[in-house]
Amino acid sequence: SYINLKNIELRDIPKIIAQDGRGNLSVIEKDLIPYDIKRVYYLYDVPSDSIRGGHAHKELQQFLIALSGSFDVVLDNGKERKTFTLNRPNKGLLIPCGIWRELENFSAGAVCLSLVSEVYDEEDYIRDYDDFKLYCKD
Ligand code: T46
Repeated sequence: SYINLKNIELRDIPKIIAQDGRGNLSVIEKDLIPYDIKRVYYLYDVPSDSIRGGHAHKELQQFLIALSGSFDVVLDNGKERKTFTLNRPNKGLLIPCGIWRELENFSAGAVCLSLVSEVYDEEDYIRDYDDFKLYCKD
């Protein structure tokens, strides 16, 4: 069955603005993310013409944040696509399992932080789009 992309939205990450002008602090506590974080990785020094992702996950969920700079995340449920621009460190995108994702249009200096529900396991990846389409139909 197809995951409804309408239910996927950018989420606010609480921001604490120092009243004395020392800058901002954002904090992610356990209630913001519906799983225990088992892994953290980050993408950086990504050329602007690169496309990252290009796969789906069977079980893995993740929360993406543009810690610096900006990039686009294209989500695909096997039937339709929706693009999110991540360009603020206090916004995050929760990607459920069973969604194809592509990350593109990285700005200079962009850093994509990923908070992940699973340890790395290549078996969890669907890297072929036709396989993904079949997987969605099941
Ligand atoms: C995702 C997007 C946003 C590891 O050894 N450990 C890891 O934790 C990860 C994430 C990757 N790798 C290896 C596997 C590949 O040989 O690093 C190489 C690059 O990985 P990949 O081509 O999957 O990178 P991206 O940026 O296309 O995808 C990654 C994540 O794999 C994926 O889950 O959603 O970032």
